[in-house]
Order: sequence, then structure tokens, then C-alpha cells
Amino acid sequence: MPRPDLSALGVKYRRIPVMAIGRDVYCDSRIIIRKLEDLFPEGALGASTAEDKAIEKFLEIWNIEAGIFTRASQLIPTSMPLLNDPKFTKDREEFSGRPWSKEHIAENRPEAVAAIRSGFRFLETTLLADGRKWVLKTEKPTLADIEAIWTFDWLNGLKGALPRELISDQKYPKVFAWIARFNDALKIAKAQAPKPATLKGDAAVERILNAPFADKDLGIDLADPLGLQQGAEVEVFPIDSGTQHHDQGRLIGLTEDEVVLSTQAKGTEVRLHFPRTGFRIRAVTGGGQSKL
Ligand SMILES: N[C@@H](CCC(=O)N[C@@H](CS)C(=O)NCC(=O)O)C(=O)O
Repeated sequence: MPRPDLSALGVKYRRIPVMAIGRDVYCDSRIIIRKLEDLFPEGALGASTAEDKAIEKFLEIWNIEAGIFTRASQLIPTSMPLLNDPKFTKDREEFSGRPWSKEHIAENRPEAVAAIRSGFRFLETTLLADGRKWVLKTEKPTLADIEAIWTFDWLNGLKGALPRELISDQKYPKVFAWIARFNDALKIAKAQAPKPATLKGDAAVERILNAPFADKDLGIDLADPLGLQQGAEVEVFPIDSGTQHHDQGRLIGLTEDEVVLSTQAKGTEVRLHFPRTGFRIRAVTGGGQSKL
């Protein structure tokens, strides 16, 4: 923080990643991945059978909602120089809702190590146990690998995060080999992909605000349990982290797994999309009552 480029788009949501396609802005990796899968089916990475889709979804829930990522973030080493900066630790406290003193991090560490070690063990003894290359026994990595691997890969690359006497390639050889394989595959995929252009923030804002909308109109599910009407003024915010940052706007889309707000930036309409899971939608004035 601050996030001037997001502010210029009228976005209060503070987390990364965010994605814009045209004037539609997507907040949270879950909706970003879903949209990319829908919009670019020729490059889709998701499973095709119902059973594999379930594994993929459970791995997403395991990492994001069931606490693996939260536990991983508790393994940030206390030797990190940024932890000496009170501005940084205060910001982290506001973001996460928990203390970020070195003492608190150290005190919490054994429990977090236990949770992450149990995650390594789970992967080693179930999904990867038979020696398969990829989680869904495919030739190439799929979305299920991505959903499963990202926190473990992040911790593996973060010096001092994992206690190597407890969590190593000796103890969990299949998991560490999979992480290495994934990084090799990623390197090859990146080398083959078109080179992304890099824009300065103000140029990106300009381009987004001058673009058409890219997404379809979702409409409002009138049977939705929140009982909200089209055009209701609502606020949307995450309930797991970054919870103080509320986006407000007119409700223009509400389905089982997506909420869309119409907001303004520099007099131009921008549409903000969020997943339903992990977010609260609250009526601000009129137009329906949120029951939360
Ligand atoms: N459920 C969200 C979680 C996003 C998240 O926690 N992002 C972290 C970084 S991994 C973040 O933006 N933290 C705020 C910050 O560092 O300022 C998602 O999947 O996109």
C-alpha cells in the first residue's frame, strides 16, 4: 500500500493478483483462473471429467479456504529484514488481523510447521504416492497441479521458511521431485509463450478505461438467498484477509459463484468481478436486504 494504479481504476480491493480484460476487472485468483479457462478454451488447463474436476476444486479449497496458505504465510522467517520496519508490520497486521511481531511469529511457528508438514505428507502418501508425474496422471501439468503446488513451491523457494531437518527431499522425495518437475515445465512453457508487453501503471489505466467491456451480462439471480435486486447499492469485501478494503457500487451481476459491481473511475464505468466464496456482499442503501 498505497496502490495508486488500482485507486486510479476505482478499485479498493488491495490483494494481488487482479486481472483486467477490457473494462472488466477480476479480483481473486479463483475468478481469474475461471475466466481465463472460459475465455481461452484452446489453452484451458482444467480437468475434463467430473471426478478430476472435483479433485481440482478440493485442492483449491484445501490451499485457500482450508488454511494451507494461511499456515504457509506464518512460516515467513523472522530473519527477513522487512520485519524490522514498523510500517511493514503494521500494514501486515491490518491485512491479516493477527500480530506480526517477531516474537508472535516465532511462537506461532511450530504449529504452522506441523500443518505444512502434514500437507507434504498428504501429497506424498496420496496423490503422488504411485509415482505419477502429475496429479491427474496426465502427460503435462494441469490446473490440479497448479491448485496443489503453489504454496509448497513458494515455501520451498523462500529461504528459511521450511525447517529442512523436518521437511526435505529425503523425507518427501515425491513432492520435491514434483515441485522441480513443475518448475522445469513452467520454464519451457514460458519460453514458448509470446512475450508479454510491460506497461507503466498510468498507461495500463488509460488502456483499461478506454476499452470496451469484455464480459457478458450475468444478470441477477432473483432466487439468491441474499435477496438483492438489480442496481442495489452494495459493498463487497473479502472475509479472510484484506477485509478492511471494501468496494462499493451498483449490483449488476449475481450468480451462484460470481458477483459484479458497476463502479466509476474518472467518470467512466468499470465493472468489478469477485467470486462468492470468501467474500461478503452487503447492501448499503435500499434495493434489497443482505441477510448477513
Ligand atoms: N484468495 C486470494 C488471496 C490473495 C492474497 O492473499 N494475496 C496476497 C499475496 S499472496 C496479497 O495480496 N497480500 C496483500 C499484500 O501483500 O499487500 C486469491 O486467491 O487471489
